Amino acid sequence: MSSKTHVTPRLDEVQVEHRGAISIVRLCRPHKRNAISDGLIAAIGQRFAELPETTKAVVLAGEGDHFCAGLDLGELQERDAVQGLHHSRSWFYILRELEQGPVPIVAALHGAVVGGGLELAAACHIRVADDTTFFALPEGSRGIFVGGGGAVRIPRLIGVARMTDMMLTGRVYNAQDGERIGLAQYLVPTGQAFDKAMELARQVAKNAPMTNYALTHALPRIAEQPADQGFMTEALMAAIAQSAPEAKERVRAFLEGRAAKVRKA
Ligand code: 1HE
Repeated sequence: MSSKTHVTPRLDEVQVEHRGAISIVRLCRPHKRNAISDGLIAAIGQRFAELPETTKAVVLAGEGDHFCAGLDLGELQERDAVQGLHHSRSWFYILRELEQGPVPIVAALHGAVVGGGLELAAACHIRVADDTTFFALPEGSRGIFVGGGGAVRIPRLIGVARMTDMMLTGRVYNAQDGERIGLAQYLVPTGQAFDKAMELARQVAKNAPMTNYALTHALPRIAEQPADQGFMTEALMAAIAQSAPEAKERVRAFLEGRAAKVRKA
C-alpha cells in the first residue's frame, strides 16, 4: 500500500478459510458492523495478496448481521486533507488489486451494504444479495463524498443518475430493487447468500484459467477503452485464450458430445 505503509493490517478482522479451490475471505468486525478502518482495508489487501496459487475463486462475506457499514467514521474525524487524499488512494490501490487480481471474487451480501461497503462490493465480480440486503451511499448525508473508487465503479453498475440520486437524497435500495437496477446480479432468500456465492464460485473455478484471467484483467480495461482500441484488445485476448491447449480440449469435448450443452434457464 504505497502511501500508507505505517498502517498495521488488522489480520484478526479479516479471516481466510480454504475449501478446495475456493478461498473464503470474511470481514470479522461485527461489533462495528464491519466498518472499514485503515487496519481493516490494509488487512483485506494483505489477505488477497497472500492467497495461494491453488485458489481459483474467492467468496467475500461479512460476519454478523451486515456485510459492511462502510468507512470507519471514527477515523475520518482525525484526518486532514492530505491524509484524506492518501487514504483514498490506498483504497483505490487495494480495490484495484481485487478487481484486477488473480481470481474472480463473488461477494455474498446481507444486511447493510453501504458507503465504502458498496464500494468494496462493486470491486467484486459477482454480487449475490439475500433478502435482508440494503444498499445506500450515506456519504451525502455525512457531508463527504465516496472515496473508495465508487464514483468510477458504481455508475458502471447502475448509471450516473441513480448514483447521483442515492447520494443527493440518501435513497436506500432494498434487495429486490437493488437487484433490479444492477447492484447485485443474484437475489436469494434470507441467509442463503453465502451458499449461493459458494455454488457460483465453484462454477467459476471450473473455467479455463485464461478465461477467468481475461475477465478479471482484460474486460475491465477493454470497457474503459475507446471502442476501436477495445475491439483490438478483445481480438488479441480472444486469440490468446483460444490458442491455449485447454480451450482446444474443451471445444473438442463439446464437438465429440462429451461436454454439457447450454440448457434453457
Ligand atoms: C460504525 C459504523 C461506521 C456502525 N463507522 N462505526 N457509513 C455509514 O454512514 C453507515 C453508518 N452505520 C449505520 O448506519 C448503522 O450502523 C448500520 C445500518 C450499518 C447498522 O445498524 P445497527 O443498528 O445494526 O448498528 P449500530 O448500533 O448503528 O452500530 C453498532 C456499532 O457499530 C456502533 O458502535 P458502538 O461502539 O456504539 O457499539 C456504531 O457506532 C458502529 N458503527 N457503522 C464507525 N461506518 C472510502 S470512503 C467511504 C465513505 C463511507 O463509507 S461513508 C458511509 C459510512
